[in-house]
Amino acid sequence: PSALNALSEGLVNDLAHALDELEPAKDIACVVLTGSQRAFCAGADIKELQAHSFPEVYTENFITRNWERIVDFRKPVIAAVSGVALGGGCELAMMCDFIIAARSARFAQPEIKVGVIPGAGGTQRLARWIGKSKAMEMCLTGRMMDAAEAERAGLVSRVVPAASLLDEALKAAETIASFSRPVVMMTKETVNRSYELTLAEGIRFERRVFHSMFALEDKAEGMTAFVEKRPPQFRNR
Ligand code: CO8
Repeated sequence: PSALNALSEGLVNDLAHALDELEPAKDIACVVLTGSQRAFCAGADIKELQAHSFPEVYTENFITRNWERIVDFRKPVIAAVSGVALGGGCELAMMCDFIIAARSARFAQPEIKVGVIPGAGGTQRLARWIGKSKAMEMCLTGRMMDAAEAERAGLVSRVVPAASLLDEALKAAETIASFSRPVVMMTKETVNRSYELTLAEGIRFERRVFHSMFALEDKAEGMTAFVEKRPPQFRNR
């Protein structure tokens, strides 16, 4: 916290281990990742990076070795961003499934100011999230985007008052947790395929997953409950 959640090796390892524990936990349906009011995360720990050399980062597989655990995490992860999300902090938020931002949120890829490119997914994910022109401008100038611009650009799903950020994120998480667990996980997996596949292949993947839902008890329960005008009782099977 004293370094604004800068991504030290220890922090990234801890995050990966926390996800390892949350993934199989039966009582966890959804995760909210947040920082402090002042900072979601100020990016890579520059004090650690300063000493690294090319042979070290290459041979030790820096970033790749622990960073993308969150991408393989199969339950939804909501980023609740207040204050700065810079460099690796913005890249971390973009690896979550969606971002809810406080009005105080500020996003940037300022790596160019310290002599590197965004190297933890920023050049690729930012361009996909907000389009080439804005992504290129942000990566080339390092300028900060405020919450309103981030919402207009589609980087964040919505902006809320800073005081209610965590409540709003937890409310969204509770809503997700009230639905059928396998359906939630398949929804996440299917939307994520849209970033990897052609439209025709993505639709094909979606259709197969949709068909498979007709084997779920929760599909029968959800539709029967609607017809009987009562709330559904999902059993996650
Ligand atoms: N690394 C290390 N320490 C940091 C970082 C950082 N990224 N950011 C802030 N701190 C420390 C400061 O050194 C300071 O410590 P101290 O009190 O000991 O001097 C403390 O946090 C508070 O910071 P400031 O005094 O600077 O607070 P301000 O309110 O004046 O400024 C800012 C806040 C704007 C966030 C400013 O600190 C800043 O610009 N930080 C650097 C932001 C940055 O350039 N981030 C990009 C880094 S490069 C990157 O992320 C590459 C991605 C690789 C991902 C790696 C994954 C493992």
